[in-house]
Amino acid sequence: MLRKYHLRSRYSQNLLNHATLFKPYVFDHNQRATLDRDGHLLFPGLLTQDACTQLETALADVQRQSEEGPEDQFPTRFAAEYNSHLESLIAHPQLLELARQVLGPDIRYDHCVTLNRSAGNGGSNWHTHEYSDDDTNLGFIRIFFYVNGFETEDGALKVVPGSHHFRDPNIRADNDKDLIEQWLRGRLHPTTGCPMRIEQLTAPVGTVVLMWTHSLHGVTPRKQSSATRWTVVFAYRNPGRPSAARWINPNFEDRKIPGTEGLMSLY
Ligand SMILES: O=C(O)CCC(=O)C(=O)O
Ligand SMILES: [Fe+2]
Repeated sequence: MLRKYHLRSRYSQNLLNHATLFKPYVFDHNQRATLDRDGHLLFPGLLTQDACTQLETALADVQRQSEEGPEDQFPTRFAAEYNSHLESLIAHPQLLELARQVLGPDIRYDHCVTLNRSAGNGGSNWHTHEYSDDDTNLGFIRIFFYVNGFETEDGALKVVPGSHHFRDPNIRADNDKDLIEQWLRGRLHPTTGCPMRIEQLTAPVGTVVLMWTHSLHGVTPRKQSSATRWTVVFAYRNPGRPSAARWINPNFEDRKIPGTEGLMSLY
């Protein structure tokens, strides 16, 4: 009886694997040029309503496990290992297609981390991430799912367009003022020549943001009066270098998850 139930739930999970994740969108040379000029690209409202509903359930499940589980485990960091829906999305055809349009055919899964920010969450300081800092042939892209979106000054993603061109993994600042004084002031965008500036984004429900990993970014605090911001990031990269952000437990790498063949190893 138990076995039968198990089989049925696996079957419905397989069907869910192919549920539509994204609404129709365009990624042509214009979007590509914007991504490469700015370091990030917004697809407002790209996730389908059903995808948002399923993601919110999955993200709440991971959050519950992180609150209730043992302290030496990190469900939020290894989110796809703690929730079968997130696991199934690693090889979702639409997500892989998007990642490959940016990175080319040879890609690896790097991490899936939940980025839920509940009321009063402090946000995140300015930072960049590393990957193949000296070799621009190897790319690393973060694909953020802002499931219920965000307004300005409320768990909002901040960026400095053009900052990824520096490929500097160590830019850090505690606040906008420090960033301006210590890094930004007087700097020109390497390809447009315009003065570089901070931009705070807004995202309607279901927004997907692509971001080159060397882009300078931060997050504003979540208001006390706001509901949890439900967010998850799926990151992919070209193989060739070690990756500091790669959160994959060895047993997960060895699992034969349908569709992930060739995606899970470091190189
Ligand atoms: O929470 C966010 O919106 C951004 C999180 C972040 O900095 C990251 O995942 O690299
Ligand atoms: Fe980040």
